[in-house]
Amino acid sequence: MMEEIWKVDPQLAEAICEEIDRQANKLELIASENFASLAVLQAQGCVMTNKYAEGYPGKRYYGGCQWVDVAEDLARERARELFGCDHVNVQPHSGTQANMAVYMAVLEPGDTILAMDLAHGGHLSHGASVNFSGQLYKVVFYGVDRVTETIDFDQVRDLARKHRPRLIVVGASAYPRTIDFAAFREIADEVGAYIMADIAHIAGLVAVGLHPTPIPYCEFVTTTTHKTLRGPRGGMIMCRQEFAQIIDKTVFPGIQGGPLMHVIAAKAVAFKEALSPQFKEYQSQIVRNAAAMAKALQDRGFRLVSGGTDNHLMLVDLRNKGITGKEAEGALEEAAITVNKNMIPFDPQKPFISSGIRIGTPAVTSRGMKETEMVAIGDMIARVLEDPSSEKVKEEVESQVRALCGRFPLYPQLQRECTG
Ligand code: DSN
Repeated sequence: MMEEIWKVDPQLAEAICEEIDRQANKLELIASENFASLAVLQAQGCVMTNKYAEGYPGKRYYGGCQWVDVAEDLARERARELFGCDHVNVQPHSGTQANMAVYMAVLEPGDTILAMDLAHGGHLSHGASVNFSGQLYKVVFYGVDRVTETIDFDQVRDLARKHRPRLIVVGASAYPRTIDFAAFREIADEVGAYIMADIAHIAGLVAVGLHPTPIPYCEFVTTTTHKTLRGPRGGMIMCRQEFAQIIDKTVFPGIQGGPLMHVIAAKAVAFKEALSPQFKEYQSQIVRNAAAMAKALQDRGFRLVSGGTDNHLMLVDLRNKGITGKEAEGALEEAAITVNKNMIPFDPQKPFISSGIRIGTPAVTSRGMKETEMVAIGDMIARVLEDPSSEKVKEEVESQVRALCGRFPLYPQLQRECTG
């Protein structure tokens, strides 16, 4: 796979090989990242990238689409089976594009959206002022309760009654607890709102029944395909049959041109993998690993937002350790552990500093790590964060990380292509 790149563009080849090495030899704990299988990577690197296929299978604006039609049909059928939805559109280039398509399909500029505050775990595309969603629509935010740090449904109901949103957005990028879609449906029905559930983070858990499905409760469900779902980088929309046409029309020609057929091919592969019994076991291990890591950190005196986790991630409030999220991210990076700084609810710090870090277990679980390794990683994190300026500690932890990564090899075939 790398041979030609080395010949044509050695500078880029070197960067790719360094990235393979980084992924293989550091601990990847960013909750939204994962390691796609070689089959997914191969499909994503295939000749379908060459094909224009504006339109949908059987109704394209270009000739020669018979084989990319097979890929898109496989992706659509498998996604429908995986999530039990009426209709699916696999063309969105990203999660934000998927969300944009839903907004454009059912809202007029100036309409009201009720969504979770980014600072409480929401997402940029759920109405943040710096994003198109916050600029085109009137956005009202709900958040979590100050004491329980779980979604404050009294606030959601009050805001819905007061502002009568046309759309309620449910979903988060930093929320460690189970989301009660049925409770949102009750509120939406009371005020006549649609619901869009953005399950980007928890899609893998939803697919195997480890998190309740939003499908029966929401008109629209969007997701990315590369987080817990472990597919290629991209987006997808599921909706009820009555919205199938408007969603398809809004994605193309509304907001996108030619679909990325190589990525759609890789989505088909990922959905096939997700339909296998091993995927269910993999998702269960992600959740068990998160629980083990959470306990290990709590045993070392770290406070977790909401007191723990039900899913694949946790948010660590670092205030009692006297270190900011930014400092923690930097210190852990020096010890070969990759996390991201993250706002905690009611954070006194600015977003670029923040008081917390977000930790997720999908990627390390893809390498085969289990609870024992999570406890060890929890201890490594604690050692670094309790003494962030100690070079000795960071060096020791880095060599522990290397040894651990060596026991759970990642993409050995790709590494071989780099070392010749
Ligand atoms: N940026 C992603 C995350 O880290 O959660 C969401 O799009």
